[in-house]
Amino acid sequence: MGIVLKDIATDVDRLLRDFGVTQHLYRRDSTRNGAREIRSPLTGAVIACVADASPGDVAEAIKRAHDAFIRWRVIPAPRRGELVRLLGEELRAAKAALGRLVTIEAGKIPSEGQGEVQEMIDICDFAVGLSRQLHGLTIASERPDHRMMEQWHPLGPVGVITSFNFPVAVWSWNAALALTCGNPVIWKPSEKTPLTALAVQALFERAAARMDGIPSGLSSVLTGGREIGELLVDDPRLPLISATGSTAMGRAVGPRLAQRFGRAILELGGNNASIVCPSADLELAVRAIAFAAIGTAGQRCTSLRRLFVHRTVHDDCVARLKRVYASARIGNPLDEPDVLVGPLIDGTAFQKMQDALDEARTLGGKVFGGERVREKQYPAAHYVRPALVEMPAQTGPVLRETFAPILYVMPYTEFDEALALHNGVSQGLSSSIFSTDIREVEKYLSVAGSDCGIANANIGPSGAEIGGAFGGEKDTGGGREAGSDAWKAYMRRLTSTINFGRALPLAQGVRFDID
Ligand code: UN1
Repeated sequence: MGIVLKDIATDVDRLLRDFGVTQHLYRRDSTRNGAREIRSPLTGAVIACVADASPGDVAEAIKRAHDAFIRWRVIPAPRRGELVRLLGEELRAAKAALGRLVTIEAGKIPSEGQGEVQEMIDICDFAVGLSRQLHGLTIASERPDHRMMEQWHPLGPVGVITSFNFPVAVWSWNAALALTCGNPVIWKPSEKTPLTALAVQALFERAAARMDGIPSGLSSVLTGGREIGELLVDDPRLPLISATGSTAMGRAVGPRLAQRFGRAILELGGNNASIVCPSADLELAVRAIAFAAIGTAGQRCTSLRRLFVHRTVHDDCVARLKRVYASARIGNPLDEPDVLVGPLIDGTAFQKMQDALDEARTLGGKVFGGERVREKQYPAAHYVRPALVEMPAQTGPVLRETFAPILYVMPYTEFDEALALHNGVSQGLSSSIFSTDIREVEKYLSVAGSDCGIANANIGPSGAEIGGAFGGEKDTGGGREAGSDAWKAYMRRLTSTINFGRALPLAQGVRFDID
């Protein structure tokens, strides 16, 4: 086992060197000068040490970003898009290596690690097209010989705070749009996953070196904990902060930003539900539910956590799911290629999962699975069998987001009753319905249906494509990232009225004759 642990650290070292991450940014095994130990959740072993940025580093990065903004904002948007195109090329070339680093640092199975890099490539492609489509409106003026129009101008440097569970894709949603829109980006990755961030920054620098006229300071990474995030949140030179994390984090960030009239894109907790209706294609539903509930070991913000199943199909559906839960392969995906469920991120996540299951039991929940596995092989890692919990009611832990593979299943009789429970939590990120009844599906997607930012039919709530706007309502924070017109949050809107006549008619028929 000692050999395996050593091998991962060596592998990480090799990967980082290949990316061009310079040695002063990380150490293999030194915690001198307060460097943080970075562990792979696959084994629990230390894979590198990374020093936190200092307040001076933060001030320097913000100043450089501000200077870069002055130069970058006047470069034509399609030219800015060219840089993002080159970044997409670097990501394509590095897909296997970066995907592997995501697997090592965040514990994702290889297909999901690579999928995360693909998501980065996709948003780069989207942003390249967008760079020729940053369009405003012309608006009919009430005054003769007048024209009204809207332009979208670059906003300023954007602070991006990301979470461990999508250590690179969420940065790319923000960075690809922000850079195209004319804004530098300062990134505070999760303190659990700084290595992938350093690798992505190195890829960005490679792309930037391939173009003339790229200002330095356009993209930077500040490693560290909450204090670094707070310095970004409080700095008025960053007009927009995009933060992904828990609702508790959002409650701290939101008011601080509001205090200085900073803009926020908040992607906070989800507590995503699906409804399985009598007409559902159960075979398809079970596959979709399995991916959404146990994929990424339940550590997506879009993971499925609550399932409402109609009484007529409840037992069949639960029996099928239990078969999947009992047989899903759990383990280190680097050792075994057919693993579907990797580890939890750390021991704290494991403890929170056990606490939620204990509480569910006291409320009458019947827990299937949830136990620790592979602890002999990997005593310092936290592998668990995903848990399926038959709950008598939506109470206690069902109302919370526990970042672990727990699926609470509840039977229902009336569709409207299920819908009310579905919407009866504080979070509102993603959701889905399994039904072949058009009335149910359309109602679910209607104004009186799911109250989330994302509502799907006959697929699970996770695994969104980048073409749509991503984000949620209520305690999820209301932010939108990625596709559709999410780019508008990264720009400032300028409304202009132009008089091309010789008279000066005033709006609203106001008269103001000075002689
Ligand atoms: C997240 O979990 O923070 O929709 C993002 C999905 C992914 C993104 C998840 N495309 O599941």
